[in-house]
Amino acid sequence: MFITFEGPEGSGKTTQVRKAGEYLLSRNIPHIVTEEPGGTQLGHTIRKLLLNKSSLIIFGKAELLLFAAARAQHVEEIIRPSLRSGAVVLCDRFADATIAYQGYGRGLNVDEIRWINEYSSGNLKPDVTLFFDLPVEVGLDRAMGRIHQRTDSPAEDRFEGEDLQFHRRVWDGYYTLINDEPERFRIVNAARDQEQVYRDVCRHLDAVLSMP
Ligand code: T5A
Repeated sequence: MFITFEGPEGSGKTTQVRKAGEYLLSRNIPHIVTEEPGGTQLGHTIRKLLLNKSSLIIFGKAELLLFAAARAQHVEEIIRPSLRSGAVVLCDRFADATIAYQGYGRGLNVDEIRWINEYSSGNLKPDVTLFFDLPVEVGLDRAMGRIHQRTDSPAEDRFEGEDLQFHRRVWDGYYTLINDEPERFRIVNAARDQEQVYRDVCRHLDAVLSMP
């Protein structure tokens, strides 16, 4: 079972994907928790290039291909072997993020991105995607709070620095995906407190894992 966590900035995915991992552990269900961009040594190197604001100029197409390169490595090195071993894979963002951010956010061609996603993931699609929904302004405030709290590593704030219109286009992009594939998505109201959101996540996991 391949389950992805998606949503706008600061919607609580990272918090909840970790708690979801603890929940599966408590139920003795083999699983891994991973993230994009990241998950592998190459992925972490690309993550630094893409997320840390720096003087490096990255044009949209180069950004797209860097996310795709990180995904190709991640799928081959971590995700497929884990799925083959029977583990549940919980992944913080995956190919939907590329359509939402690089397609709707940056304005790159969505059909071309779909093709690149298929190529880089070897046609791997999530079985279920939890979408953490909350107003983009609230999420950005939370994300900026998290960035200011962390002083131990360089801030991952390149996307948070984009204007509000960019983030609204990303949110609209996610909703286009949800309308295209309503059977894959589960919408989680992420505007509530962490415990309420967590209970919802567990409820969805229970339902998903009891699917034939
Ligand atoms: N990206 C990614 C692309 O452009 N294309 C792609 O193909 C891919 C894969 C990833 C960035 O890359 C972009 C999208 C992203 O901009 P990231 O750091 O992983 O970078 O960014 P996010 O996934 O957006 O991570 P964030 O940390 O910003 O947001 P999360 O993970 O949604 O939220 P989280 O859990 O870190 O929480 C943020 C803050 O809110 C608090 C937390 O304690 C934390 O301080 N919080 C809550 N506060 C109140 N109520 C709740 N319910 C809360 N839940 C968490």
